Amino acid sequence: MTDARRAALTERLRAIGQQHVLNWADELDAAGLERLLSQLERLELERLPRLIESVTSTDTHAAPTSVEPPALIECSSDDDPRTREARQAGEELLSRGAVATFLVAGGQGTRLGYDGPKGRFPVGPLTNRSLFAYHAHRVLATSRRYGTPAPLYVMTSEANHESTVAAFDEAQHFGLEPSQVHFLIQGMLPAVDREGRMLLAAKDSLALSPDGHGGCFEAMRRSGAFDDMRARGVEHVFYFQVDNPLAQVLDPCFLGHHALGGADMSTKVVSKTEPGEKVGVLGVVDGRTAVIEYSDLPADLAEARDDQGRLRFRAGNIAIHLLRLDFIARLLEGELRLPVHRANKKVPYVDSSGRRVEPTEPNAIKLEMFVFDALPLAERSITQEVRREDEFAPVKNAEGVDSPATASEALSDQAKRWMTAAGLALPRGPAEVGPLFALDQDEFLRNLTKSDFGPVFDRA
Ligand code: UD2
Repeated sequence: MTDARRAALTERLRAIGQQHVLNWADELDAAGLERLLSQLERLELERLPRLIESVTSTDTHAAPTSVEPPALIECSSDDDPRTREARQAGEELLSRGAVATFLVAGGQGTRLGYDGPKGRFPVGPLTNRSLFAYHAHRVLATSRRYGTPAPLYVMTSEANHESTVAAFDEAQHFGLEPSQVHFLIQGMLPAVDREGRMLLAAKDSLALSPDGHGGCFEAMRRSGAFDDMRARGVEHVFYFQVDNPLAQVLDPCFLGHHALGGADMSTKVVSKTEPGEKVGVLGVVDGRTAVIEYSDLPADLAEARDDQGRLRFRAGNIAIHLLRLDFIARLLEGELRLPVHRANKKVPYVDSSGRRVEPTEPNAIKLEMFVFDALPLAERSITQEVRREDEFAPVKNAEGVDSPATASEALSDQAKRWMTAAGLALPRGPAEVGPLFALDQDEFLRNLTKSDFGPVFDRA
């Protein structure tokens, strides 16, 4: 059996010029050989030459010829007829069960220095509610509000899959029906040397790393999640990142603008705080909406102001998207393709004499795909500007900016704004509103009873 598998892989590897990764196979014990063969079987080997070629050929990164700021839609109060119409359209989709949530949580959380899936990290100002709990409770609260369970798909990676599933199990899926929650593992891609040859981390294993959040589409196909969405009648997918406890999951207004605008893929943005803030910005590049990495935005454009003194390119990407399922289908059918990005990294490897080398300089290219590269492939796209204090407080670093402390503070500040609107006295310390108590200020005011006075407002 193993011989047949090995022979089949040798053939496939030879066809793509990568048979060297089996050079040490004869030396391996049964477990080592099994590890290597199954790693290789999980890769889509036939797809690799195209990916590798695109990152090892000379830098094809062409500067855009024309860049304009995107038109920004705002969601104001329901006094505005456009907002009201959008909200109603979004609510209608939610009531019909036509929207799925898709949480990307495959990252390693290296910058946070936390040993476990980032979603487990406690950020609730007083309850220590975790990032996963915030997201799951928003899905649950929205499902209750519209009387239809919205499915939650959680993308993990090989490194954190089991601990992520365990976190949901231990918390009884945070109140969601187990059948509402699906886990899918993102794919891995091999690191290659400058000649495009796959590197071995050891004689029995490839140097692999997760394929980036852009790997979500392939993961949807491979895991059956895409077919499951189709079978459930899902028309749009709400995509968001695990690190932002303020993400307004399934926001009906955003949904409505996206659907009424006939968009394939839409994005929420916040105003950049200053020209040098390190977030990608949305721009219309050669007629198509795209995310421009901060390192690619020329300084004169980063600093340019409009006639009201605001940054012209201020639309900072907060990585909240809506995608039409038919658009995802076109990506999966290969009609549309995501590009691959290269990152030059130091990757320990086994050299041709079988010695393990710890490089001191970048020696390898890691391949990665980004979800926002799907944006320019969309025929139509909506960009909605939201208030940072209401919707964006990411946990990226252990301390300082974008840390658990700043996220907790933002959650507490939001709770206090709602308390102020209700005429409640503010506590000296933090306050907290659980998503099951209220998803927004209007709901907070509606749900408040005489016995609720803080500082924690929560429901089961
Ligand atoms: C991302 C965006 C940035 C901005 C910011 C908002 C990129 C390259 N940049 O920055 O423009 O929008 O977010 O917060 O994305 N993930 C996976 N699998 C992977 C890699 C990442 O699931 O292989 C998930 C990860 O768990 C997290 C999210 O994607 O939820 C973002 O990953 P990141 O922390 O690497 O992104 P960051 O902070 O560089």
